[in-house]
Amino acid sequence: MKRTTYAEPYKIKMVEPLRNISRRERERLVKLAGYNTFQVKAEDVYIDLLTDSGTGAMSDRQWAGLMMGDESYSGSRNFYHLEAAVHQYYGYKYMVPTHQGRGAEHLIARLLIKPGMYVPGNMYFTSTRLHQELAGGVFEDVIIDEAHDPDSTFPFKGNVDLQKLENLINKVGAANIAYLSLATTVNMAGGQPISLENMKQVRKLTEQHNIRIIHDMARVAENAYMIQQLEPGYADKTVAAITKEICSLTDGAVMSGKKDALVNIGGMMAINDQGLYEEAKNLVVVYEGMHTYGGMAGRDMEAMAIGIAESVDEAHISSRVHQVHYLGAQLREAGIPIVNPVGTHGVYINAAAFLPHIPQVKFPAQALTVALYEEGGVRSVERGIVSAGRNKETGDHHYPSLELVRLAIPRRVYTLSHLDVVAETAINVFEKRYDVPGLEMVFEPKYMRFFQARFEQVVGEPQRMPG
Ligand code: PM9
Repeated sequence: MKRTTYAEPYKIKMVEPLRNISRRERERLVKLAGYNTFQVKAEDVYIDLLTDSGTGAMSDRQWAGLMMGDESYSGSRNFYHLEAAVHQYYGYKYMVPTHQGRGAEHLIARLLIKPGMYVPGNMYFTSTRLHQELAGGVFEDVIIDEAHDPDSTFPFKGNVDLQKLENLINKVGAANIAYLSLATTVNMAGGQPISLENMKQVRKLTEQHNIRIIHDMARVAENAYMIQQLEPGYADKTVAAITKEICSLTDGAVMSGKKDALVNIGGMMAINDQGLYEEAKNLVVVYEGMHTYGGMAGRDMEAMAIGIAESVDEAHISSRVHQVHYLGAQLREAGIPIVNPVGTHGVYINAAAFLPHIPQVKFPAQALTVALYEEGGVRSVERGIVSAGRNKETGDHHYPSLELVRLAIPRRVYTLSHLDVVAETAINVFEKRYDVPGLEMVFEPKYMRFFQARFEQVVGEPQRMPG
């Protein structure tokens, strides 16, 4: 008999109480926070969907692993356990731990990018592009056009457009391409997967030109799950096997352990080339710590080693993605414009369509994050013009085609009831959407402005749509 009901594949052993303050109080606090959800205190949030990064619940095994932390300065046994997990589940030859994903991005950018070199990628990611630019590189978007269209239902919107990549190679020459930065899944496109068929074609093309592929593997298991579900020929393969196959098509990786790998802090850089490993091993001691801890405590390396194994567990991964799709279905049914198909780590609301009265320069996605917080204490994040930052050359805003609000679902933290509350909150805001005012940016930090920028509400302008 086919099961029609669903339950999370875990039971809850420890609880953390939630606080739901009044709407008036939230209006006051978000104003104090400069209308930036990153600046709101976590204790003033009811349901926190700001990010799925470092916010997951560890398993009892991971907590037990913490107690096995070996905090020796050098050669901790937990490092060897983490190294073994990377070999076993991802197949990369060498790895150095880092404090989180951007530590690894810093290392790889310093190792491989010389000023003026190009770094093609399947859409930009905030910290990834910043490290490429700080090393003197120029990011070039080579993702398929469908990824920029929130309404395209193409199942693998993370795919690389081979023609775009080939055009770049012909234009600048392979020797001027530092590497291809290839993400599984693509965060800024809505958590969209790349297909193995596309990866194989990309591999063929880059091999012809001797260009390395560096894999941004923060959510590789989620991508592998979507391949299992959707790509012909993979239904009978395990998520673990697909994950390893993905990695085998690349030369190295940067990984934030705070996503798939179910830890609150940690990351790593992996590479197959021994010479580059020696260089990375040397560089990591300058910026992160000894190459056998790279900024992580022994106990955290242990939790990450265990988390990597848990990340490819079929029951875990299907439940994780199910929660995201459960929320997506509710919003879609209510007529809320969301990015389709729903991705794997969050539901992305198309803020440009949700708030058509607010032009992009008045930050509609940022304004929507404020409205969701005020309405129901739900914290989300802007993934639009604020996150995109400024063009390094012209100083003008980047104007991304996607102006989104992400409702990111932390792993193993909330139940479907919490997601019902989130859906109700979004529906309530949708019903009075023309009352939501735009914003002006009144403070803008230099790097990754979305974290610390401050805004004021635009007053005195008509907000309601005519008619
Ligand atoms: N992602 C997220 O909320 C954390 C805050 S935004 C910088 O989605 C990818 C695909 C990520 C990512 C972080 C990093 C950096 C690299 N690649 O946050 O430094 O989604 O561990 O990882 C965030 P760290």
